[in-house]
Amino acid sequence: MHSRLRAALLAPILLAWAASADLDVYVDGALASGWENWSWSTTINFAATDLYSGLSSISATSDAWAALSLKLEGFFNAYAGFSFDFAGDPSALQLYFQGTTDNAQSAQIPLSAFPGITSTKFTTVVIDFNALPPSGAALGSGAWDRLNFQALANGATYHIDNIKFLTSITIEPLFLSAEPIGNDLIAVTTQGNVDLSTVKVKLNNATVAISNTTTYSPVDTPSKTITYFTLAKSFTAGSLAITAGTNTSFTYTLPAVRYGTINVPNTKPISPYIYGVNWPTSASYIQHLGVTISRWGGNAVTAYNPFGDFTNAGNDWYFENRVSDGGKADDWLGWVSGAGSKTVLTVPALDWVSKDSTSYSFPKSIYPDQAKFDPYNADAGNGLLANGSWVSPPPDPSRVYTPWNTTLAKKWLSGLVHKPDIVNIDNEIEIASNTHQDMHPIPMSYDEELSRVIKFATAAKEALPNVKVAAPSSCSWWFYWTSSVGYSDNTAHNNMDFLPWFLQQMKAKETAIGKRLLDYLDIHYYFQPDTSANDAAAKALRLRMTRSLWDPGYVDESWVSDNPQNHQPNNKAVWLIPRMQQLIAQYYPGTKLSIGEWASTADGDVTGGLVTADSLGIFGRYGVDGATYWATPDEKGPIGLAYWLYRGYGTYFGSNSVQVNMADNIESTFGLYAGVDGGKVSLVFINKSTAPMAFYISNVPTGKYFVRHFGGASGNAKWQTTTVLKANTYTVIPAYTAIFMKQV
Ligand SMILES: *[C@@H]1O[C@H](CO)[C@@H](O)[C@H](O)[C@H]1NC(C)=O
Ligand SMILES: *[C@@H]1O[C@H](CO)[C@@H](O)[C@H](O)[C@H]1NC(C)=O
Ligand SMILES: *[C@@H]1O[C@H](CO)[C@@H](O)[C@H](O)[C@H]1NC(C)=O
Ligand SMILES: *[C@@H]1O[C@H](CO)[C@@H](O)[C@H](O)[C@H]1NC(C)=O
Ligand SMILES: *[C@@H]1O[C@H](CO)[C@@H](O)[C@H](O)[C@H]1NC(C)=O
Ligand SMILES: *[C@@H]1O[C@H](CO)[C@@H](O)[C@H](O)[C@H]1NC(C)=O
Ligand SMILES: CC(=O)N[C@H]1CO[C@H](CO)[C@@H](O)[C@@H]1O
Repeated sequence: MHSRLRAALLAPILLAWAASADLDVYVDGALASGWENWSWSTTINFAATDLYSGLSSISATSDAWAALSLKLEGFFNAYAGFSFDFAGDPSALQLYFQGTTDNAQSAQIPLSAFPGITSTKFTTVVIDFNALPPSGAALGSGAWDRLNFQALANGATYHIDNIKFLTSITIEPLFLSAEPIGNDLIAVTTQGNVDLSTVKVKLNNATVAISNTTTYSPVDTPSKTITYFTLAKSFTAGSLAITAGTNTSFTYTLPAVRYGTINVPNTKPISPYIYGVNWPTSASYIQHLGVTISRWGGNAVTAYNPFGDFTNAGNDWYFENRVSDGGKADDWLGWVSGAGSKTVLTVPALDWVSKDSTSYSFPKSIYPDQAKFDPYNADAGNGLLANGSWVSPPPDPSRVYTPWNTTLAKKWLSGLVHKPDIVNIDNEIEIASNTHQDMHPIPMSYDEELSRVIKFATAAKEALPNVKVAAPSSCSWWFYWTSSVGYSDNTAHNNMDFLPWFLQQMKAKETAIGKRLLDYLDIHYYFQPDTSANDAAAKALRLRMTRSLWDPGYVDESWVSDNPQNHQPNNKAVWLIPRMQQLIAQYYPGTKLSIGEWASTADGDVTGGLVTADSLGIFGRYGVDGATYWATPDEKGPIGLAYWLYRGYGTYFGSNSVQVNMADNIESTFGLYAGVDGGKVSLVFINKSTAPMAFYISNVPTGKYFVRHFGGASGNAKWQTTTVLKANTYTVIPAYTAIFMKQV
């Protein structure tokens, strides 16, 4: 009784107790008291002396996705931040925090977010729990007791030393950036307690008075602050100098104005369903980003067994069964539609689905000579020999799967409490002999794919009379035009490329049965140019390759133009949306066009966010009927910000697209989209270049506008303000920035 009473008295005191000293995790030789080694698939020396400060350091070598993982007996919630000395390749590793009792998990913090790290010497890294890189969001609530340095896909070898939690973080007062935006705003970002009265602005050497200042802290990243200074005079071409504090200055050359016009009466409706994602994380995610449609899709849903909620990721993860990532499909449809999003559900259309949550197709005990095994399960192999061939004989599908057919699909769909708006007939099954080699080793032919779409579309429409069907969800440009069998398959079908043949057959089917089975031609689109270097040239390429979505004059900067493999006109250009609309008009009029998967190629980079903002503008202007990003963009990262720009928190880009004409052909470095609804004009400007640009766009109504922006010198956050656009003025779009303006 005595001890229980003491515990009851102590607990609330402990919770309220602010940390009074830094908490060591590791200094020299061994973990500090209270810390346990919870690492996996990692070779660790806690007393390394090849590179150290003090007496020794930790050296660690992790397999792919393995981690140096340390757990405290207690919680580190009371601390302000975390610091450590690190030497290693920062691109090989990420850090995250966990709560083992409440399953809390922080965002992943890539070590590449910290400048200056090398493998030859230690660099001290400090993390502020109020502003985790890269987004600047707070650590948030959780019963935090574990930290993980996790290797990425190539594994990692590194040294780490002097690991500790900090009682306080000193934030040095600094002016971080100041840049021109709109007609007359200077956006200034700061950290710490700076004196804003020191900000002075000179335009062409003459001091300009400041008529108003507004300070704003963004939702999600409240530790970031922006102050908008309204100038007493509008911008004009020339030199702009902003000085702040004792010694900080920012200078810009404001360029000559460029001309354009919007033609408000000339509008076309924008499909509301272009603002979709695969796998939103929560109802609030849907509402914050204004997600209009959500897809249950990807490789792992091909084996989804709705009568047990198991799945198998196939070749994406060692052909292992697991519990379905999205939970029970019916529940998912319920919460997603409850949050205001339309739903797309994938219906498996191969012959098998997972039988449990634990089996796997290629056990080491049966196939000892495989090239790779799961770092989390040493018995589960990837099915490949070291020379890249599949092991033989192929596995018995019943080791992990149970039979699947249209009767079971109908039973499932008709029993759903929450009905999907659209069903996909499976996902990228033209490549099943790779992605699901364990259940479908034979290359998928034109005829087999068509017959599966017809069978399962028929079943879906019998079970759900109002559902729309989207198919064939081909993975990429190559498979729009041929099958896994190869060109002999084209030859066997009157030399027709796959998608036109597929449309023609689906139309013939409608003619035969008197009923449309295919409502959406669904494709997945992944930009083909290689931008993986992510250097200045790759970023510029990434930003201009959005032209492949619409521009017949844009020769694709990839293998697509080096080696045109299809029989389509103008086949060095992708010219995606008009090309597909033309094929539909020719082979199966009335079919809609959806893009069930697409991605920017750089989810963590501002250029990925600008590609996303540009693509959403293009989908609207060119009449795409539906699109869902692959997958789950981070709400606080650049891709999430692009959705927020158009749709965040109930303020929407216009539902009708307004014609825009620019005086110059500058699509590679600039996008302007205009929309209107309820008489209110909305604009999205995207400066894809690395310097500011300026516009006079005629017919843009003057008056008060709500403004949002991300990128540029201000960086990535949900920045917003209001401004007044004046007649005939010069509007500045900072470098690498997307701006949304809507009349209020
Ligand atoms: C820490 O855990 C890893 C992974 O289980 C193991 O390989 C290593 O030997 C452990 N190190 C120590 C010092 O206990
Ligand atoms: C501004 O001052 C600089 C240096 O004093 C001078 O070179 C420049 O011509 C001036 N610019 C204008 C627009 O007056
Ligand atoms: C201001 O800049 C000058 C020149 O770069 C430097 O010598 C001086 O120390 C700086 N002063 C402050 C207060 O940072
Ligand atoms: C790989 O090795 C297996 C077994 O020795 C053999 O059957 C197969 O042909 C080889 N594949 C290649 C591409 O050499
Ligand atoms: C599907 O499988 C079930 C169970 O084996 C069987 O009863 C049913 O007839 C099959 N349906 C079709 C269309 O083959
Ligand atoms: C200053 O700007 C804010 C935000 O645009 C606005 O609400 C406020 O009325 C302005 N104040 C003045 C004095 O113009
Ligand atoms: C498309 C476009 O006009 N981009 C411009 C962005 O701003 C810089 C600096 O003025 C120009 O060089 C780019 O051409």
